[in-house]
Amino acid sequence: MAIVSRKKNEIQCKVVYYGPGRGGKTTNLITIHKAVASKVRGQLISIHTAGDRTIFFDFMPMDLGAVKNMNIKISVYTVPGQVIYNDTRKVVLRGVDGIVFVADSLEISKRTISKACRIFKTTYGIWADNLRMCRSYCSTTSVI
Ligand SMILES: Nc1nc2c(ncn2[C@@H]2O[C@H](COP(=O)(O)OP(=O)(O)OP(=O)(O)O)[C@@H](O)[C@H]2O)c(=O)[nH]1
Ligand SMILES: [Mg+2]
Repeated sequence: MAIVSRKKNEIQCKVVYYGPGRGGKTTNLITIHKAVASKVRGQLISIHTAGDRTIFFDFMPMDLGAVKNMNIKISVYTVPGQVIYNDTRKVVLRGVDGIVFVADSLEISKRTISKACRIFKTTYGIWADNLRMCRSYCSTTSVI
């Protein structure tokens, strides 16, 4: 749920990149960080294992400036995709406003994605129907 502060004239939202391991979540965030203007992006914090797998989360704050006198701030996170980090995913997903579901289009079928969404809904108790969600398909044979 977005946090609205009338005192600070600020709206704070949380967006989480979610999906199976090695689907491209961290890569998406790194690409966005490179692409957006330096006055918009904050520092990208990434905690990796030796094999470049996310072990806790990646985080990037963004300041989109003012819309009708309200400053829009977005905190973007990725979850670790590996199955063993279920509890970490729960923590990162707390208070989320929007989800970007990232999956490798070569590894995962449409049916598997629907299943992943269902598991996501039941495991984390998030009403995905009421949540803004977009899907991003990456192909490991395409050039980044
Ligand atoms: N060719 C290609 N490689 C990609 C693409 N997206 C990600 N990769 C590669 O796929 C591997 C995994 O990408 P990550 O971004 O670390 O995946 P992740 O979803 O963050 O993985 P976890 O942190 O384990 O959940 C890396 O070696 C990336 O360079 C893509 O669109 N095309
Ligand atoms: Mg990652």
